[in-house]
Amino acid sequence: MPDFPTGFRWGVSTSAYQIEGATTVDGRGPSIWDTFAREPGRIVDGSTGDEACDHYHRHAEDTALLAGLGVSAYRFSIAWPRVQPTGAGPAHAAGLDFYDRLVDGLLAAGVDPVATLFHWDLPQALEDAGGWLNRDTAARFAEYADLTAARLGDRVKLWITLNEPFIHMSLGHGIGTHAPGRMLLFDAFPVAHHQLLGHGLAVAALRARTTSPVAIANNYSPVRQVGDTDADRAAAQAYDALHNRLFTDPLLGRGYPDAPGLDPAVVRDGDLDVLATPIDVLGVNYYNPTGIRAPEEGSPLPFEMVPLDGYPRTAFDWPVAPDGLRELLLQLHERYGDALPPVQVTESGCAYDDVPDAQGRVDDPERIAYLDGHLRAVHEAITAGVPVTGYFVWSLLDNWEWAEGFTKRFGLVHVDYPTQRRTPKSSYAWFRDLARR
Ligand code: IFM
Repeated sequence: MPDFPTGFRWGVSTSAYQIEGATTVDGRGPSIWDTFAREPGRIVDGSTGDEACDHYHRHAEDTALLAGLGVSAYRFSIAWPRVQPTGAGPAHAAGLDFYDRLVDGLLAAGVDPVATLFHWDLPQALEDAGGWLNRDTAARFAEYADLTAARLGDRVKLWITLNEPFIHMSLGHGIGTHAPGRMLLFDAFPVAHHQLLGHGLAVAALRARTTSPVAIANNYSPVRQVGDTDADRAAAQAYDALHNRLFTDPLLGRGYPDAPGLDPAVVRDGDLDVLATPIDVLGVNYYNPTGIRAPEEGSPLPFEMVPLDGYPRTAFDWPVAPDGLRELLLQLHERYGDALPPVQVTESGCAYDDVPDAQGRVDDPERIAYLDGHLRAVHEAITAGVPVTGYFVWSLLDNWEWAEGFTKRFGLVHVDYPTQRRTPKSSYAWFRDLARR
């Protein structure tokens, strides 16, 4: 592996609902994922995040794993329903106490805390009032950001407002495979706009409380056009606008692109200025490129997704395409030029069916190859002039993978869910050696 610039941030990521468990402990309120996971048929194995990795009670053990890994940063998310159990009102001290302990433990271990404020676990009470379809949720989000930063703003080293607002809009509100399970297709656009509005308002709230940098973590997927007709080109452009530009153009001062479903009536005077509130870092989550061609006649979508041939595949059946990460980083640089802030890859990783051997060891050479390829792609982008300043592996631990329940393992550390025993995989040792170097 070639050398990375001095100061490059090596990290790992997790999120609250996927690892914490303890969903009814210390006054935490219900979230939309508690509700959704209980609806029959929503989660492939019928599980919930009620216990997950029990990180809420085992955070000291998990912090020791981070220290052993030698990473300089740990990206976790804060559960909004712990801080405001009903999504409104004063901060719930017991909820914030948990993150206080976590942050202090990380700092004592020499690991920078990187906190995401919203990783999809909206308080159920806000959903009952319309959720992100309701403009008021943006204001509630800024209030929550303020309360959280009032307590942790002196110690968190990087704040991330939203995680993957595109996925929360499309899977949660477009096709309903994630919470809250709405199937609005392109009528889900208000969810995009209100999340971005909440982001802009939260950036201002955070700046009033902390001098630490502020970011958003967007999910990107470079489009591979399949077919060469004008209709294929139009389909590829439509998908690119929706997935790669809708949540970035307005943040970087370009306003909204011409994307399917965009409804200008939702955007009020002055909103675009709020959306363009400057950020310090752009978080980039990357997993794979997407094959797109023109849709069949009569399709409700202006594009059709097609599997990409010629790549190895993960247990999720996602193509392993490190070249897509290099392409994406170069494209962001080319597209936004000087308006692009420093980039950190805030998620990159893969699921495999990792099983302990007779000695209890977990060997995961595919994950090592995956990370090696993706880090080389990042290095090539840096060499080509893209300002990439960090890379976070998804994920520290095997965890509860949303609609896939416990069936997909993304961790550098294997978790045996019945016993909660943690076993570092061979990728943990590989990444440790790299991060230490
Ligand atoms: O587990 C998720 C994470 O919560 C958001 N980004 C993608 C990961 C893998 O699907």
